Amino acid sequence: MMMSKTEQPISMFTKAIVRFPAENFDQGISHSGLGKPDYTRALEQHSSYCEALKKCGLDLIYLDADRRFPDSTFVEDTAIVTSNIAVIARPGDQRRLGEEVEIEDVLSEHRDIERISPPGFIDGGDILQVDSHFFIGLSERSNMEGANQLQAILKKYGYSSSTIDVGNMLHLKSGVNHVGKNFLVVREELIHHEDLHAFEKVIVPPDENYAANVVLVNDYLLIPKGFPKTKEKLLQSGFTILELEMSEFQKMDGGLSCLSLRF
Ligand code: CIR
Repeated sequence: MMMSKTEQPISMFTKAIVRFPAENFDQGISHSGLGKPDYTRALEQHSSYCEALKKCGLDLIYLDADRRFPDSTFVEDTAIVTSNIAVIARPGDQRRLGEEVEIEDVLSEHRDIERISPPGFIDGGDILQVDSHFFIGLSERSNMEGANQLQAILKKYGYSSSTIDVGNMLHLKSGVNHVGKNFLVVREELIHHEDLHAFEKVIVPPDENYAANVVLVNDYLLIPKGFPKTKEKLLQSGFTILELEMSEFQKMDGGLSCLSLRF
């Protein structure tokens, strides 16, 4: 599954929205059991993440930290952005409802807007785009009503979609991510999933589960630091890797994809 440097990835991104972590970032939702994040280190890691996106060729739209929402640095959950539309999500945890408001203001300058409305809810982390198809994870954060609404919207704009049960994971993209062409990076528990049957897979070993959340941004694959087995597999598969320290975000259950909205 070599991806030579000369091959174009599926979609070229030009921009990303990022939001600085707020000082009360450690009061966000977490089930990791990894302890409290250090704010200074989180800012450093966020800064390295932004530099990496710039290296991938993106212009960044920076949003100020928002103390009202300790989890608001995880901007990916607030919207689904495609090449022709932005769907404003409705976060599945009450504590995050409202984060999407400012994101809508920003995205409306770049895309036509559609919205998920009550009683539907969707977290962007549950939405995995593979070319013109969207897998919609059903999780504690994304319900069937939200999925139905999203499917209807996507259909209007020419996209296909299907739902997939997320099981015990926080979000679909905690366990599976598309890295171009026909390739997925997946956690072991998903490798035999019938909906993912048609794909070639880079399998993440169970002791490195967190490393399933990788992000392909143009010519580079962003991966979290500290997961040597997954890194080796990805290097052998021919990816050009940018490795990023994510420890403070991992403590708050956030991965690489959550920290930006790329389009
Ligand atoms: C939350 O539980 O909502 C945040 N602490 C972490 C969100 C991570 N987002 C993502 O994986 N897309």
